[in-house]
Amino acid sequence: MTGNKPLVGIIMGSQSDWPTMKNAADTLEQLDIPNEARVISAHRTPHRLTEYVSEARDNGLKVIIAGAGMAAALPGAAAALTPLPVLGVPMEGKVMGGLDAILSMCQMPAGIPVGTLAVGRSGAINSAILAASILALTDHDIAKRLDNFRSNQSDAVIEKPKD
Ligand code: RP5
Repeated sequence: MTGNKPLVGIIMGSQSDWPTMKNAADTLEQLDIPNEARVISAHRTPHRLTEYVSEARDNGLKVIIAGAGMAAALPGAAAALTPLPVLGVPMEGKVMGGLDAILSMCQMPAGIPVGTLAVGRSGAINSAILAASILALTDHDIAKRLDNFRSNQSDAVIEKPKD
């Protein structure tokens, strides 16, 4: 049974990440999964990061989605502070188009995993769907909503391309 308490925490390194990370929040809303969003930078607000992530499990969060660009340390630093699953979303950057962030995020040392998704909007949307898949393992209502979401998505794909 899904209540109102946030199950997914969406954190991002900067306000500038929000237009991308809003796709994760919107997708969680579509799946009716309670979530909260915070701007937390591994480099600019390290104490905020420590406080939020260390308390995340006790506060009822089940999954953390972390979006970051450039050095993109946020998901890895978060994963170091909590046993919760951390899903990383690399931002599309101006210098290397997000290649810098995705390489940084997926190159985690053995023992501290980050589930790294695609760069940008696709990764943000998929982080929410993957969070739903994780939650669906133990929440029958979310499992049903995820099944509906996927089946509606299939129905929305036209069979023949049109001009
Ligand atoms: C990272 O640096 C943030 O996640 C963001 O993607 C990038 C640039 O941040 P701003 O300079 O736009 O605040 O930490």
